[in-house]
Amino acid sequence: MKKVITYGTYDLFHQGHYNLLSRAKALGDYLIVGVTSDTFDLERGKMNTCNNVMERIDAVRATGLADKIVIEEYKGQKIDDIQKYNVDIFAIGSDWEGYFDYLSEYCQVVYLPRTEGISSTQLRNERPMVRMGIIGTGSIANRFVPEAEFVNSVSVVAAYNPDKREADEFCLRHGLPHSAATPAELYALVDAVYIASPHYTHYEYAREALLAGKHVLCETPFVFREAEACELYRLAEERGLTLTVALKTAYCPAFGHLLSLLKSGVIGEIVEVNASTTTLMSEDSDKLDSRFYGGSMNENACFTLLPILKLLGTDYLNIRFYSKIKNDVDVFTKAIFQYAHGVASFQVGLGVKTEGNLVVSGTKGYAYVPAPWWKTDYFEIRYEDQNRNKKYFYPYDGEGLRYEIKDFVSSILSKDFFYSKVSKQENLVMARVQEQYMKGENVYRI
Ligand code: C2G
Repeated sequence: MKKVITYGTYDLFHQGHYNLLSRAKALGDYLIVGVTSDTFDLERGKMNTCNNVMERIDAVRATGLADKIVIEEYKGQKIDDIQKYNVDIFAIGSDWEGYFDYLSEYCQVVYLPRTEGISSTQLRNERPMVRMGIIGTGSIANRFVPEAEFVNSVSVVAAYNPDKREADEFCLRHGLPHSAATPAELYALVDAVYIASPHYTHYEYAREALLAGKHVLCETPFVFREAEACELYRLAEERGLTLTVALKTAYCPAFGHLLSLLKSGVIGEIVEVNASTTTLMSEDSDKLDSRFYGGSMNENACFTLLPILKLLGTDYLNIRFYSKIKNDVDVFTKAIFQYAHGVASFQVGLGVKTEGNLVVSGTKGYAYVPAPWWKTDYFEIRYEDQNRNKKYFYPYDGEGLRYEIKDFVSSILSKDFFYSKVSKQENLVMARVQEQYMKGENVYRI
């Protein structure tokens, strides 16, 4: 039996893919098709796929041409598969001519003619575009626009700032066609808005945008009252709109891998989570101004809460806060969460500096994520026997913003299937924690 293997993403499955598979099949008696995993595509810079790996596998299976389907998860897997399955021929489209010659050490390499005039990229570009407007033209908004250019089904077309001059400069700088004079003018021009204004304005803008029928991507911290968060989700659900909180850490590939590894039990039962995020600010910074909801909790707790809620859940028994207060804001806060079967803590500071790492402690070992853990591409799983320690590295481009933008736009365009990286319940609980703190419940001054 002559075995043939080929690999691909097979996004938006089309005639070119079908022709390739049938030509590969004709080379032998048994065809193995490797379909790239979503993570592998992200890592190789192919981040605009519209179909997830299960949909792409189903499309290949539906052709009836594959005798076996495997998932391609990592660079170098082709060699492993060729040896594991005792493959005679590796086949792939002529657009890869020469690139896989190194595989001839293991099997015959055949480049098959590519079907001209069709490609997944072309089909993706024919799909509907999401027109986006930005509210707030500060530092994160300036990073957002270039990152959005990596996402092929979104186009940033407008911006708004109460200071029109700032909006004009922003639009000029980024080549955006519309500088809106009012939020209503912005809403009329777009399908979705990215709220990157000061956090005390988030609730009003998000509410207004949802009432105007716009999808909302809101920067963190989302809102500071649970009732406000509930109302925003209600407005979105009633209108079939997407409401996503832009917590970019949740979209970093390494963070996603860390969560799935820990949830799979690699360190046993998780007993403790501790996270620190501190960024020293000058005393006159708005972020330390009580008039603008300044303070360490308001600024950084949304990051440190994420691993705690993701790994120990949202049903903690109680929280105690210990804060160092200066000019009516907390320049440092340590929070301790008691769970039924675990404990968690975080440290946040704008006026106190500490090591910004994340440590997750378990009954078989622990996870160590070095500073700055909240935008990490690296972590370690460590055991008593250090020979068993494992290091993981998941490089990613940009600030992680493009991944959050892609998820937001995917949830708008493909209503049927979408899993938000930060759940509604997690966002409600984050607002509840912020609210509890602001009310001074269980807050002890140090
Ligand atoms: N293909 C083709 N004609 C087209 C488009 C694609 O023959 N018009 C072929 C490609 O050459 C490839 C297969 O169909 O052999 C799958 O194409 P993609 O889904 O674009 O996969 P690709 O990114 O080429 O990944 O490890 C993955 C492999 O490197 C191929």
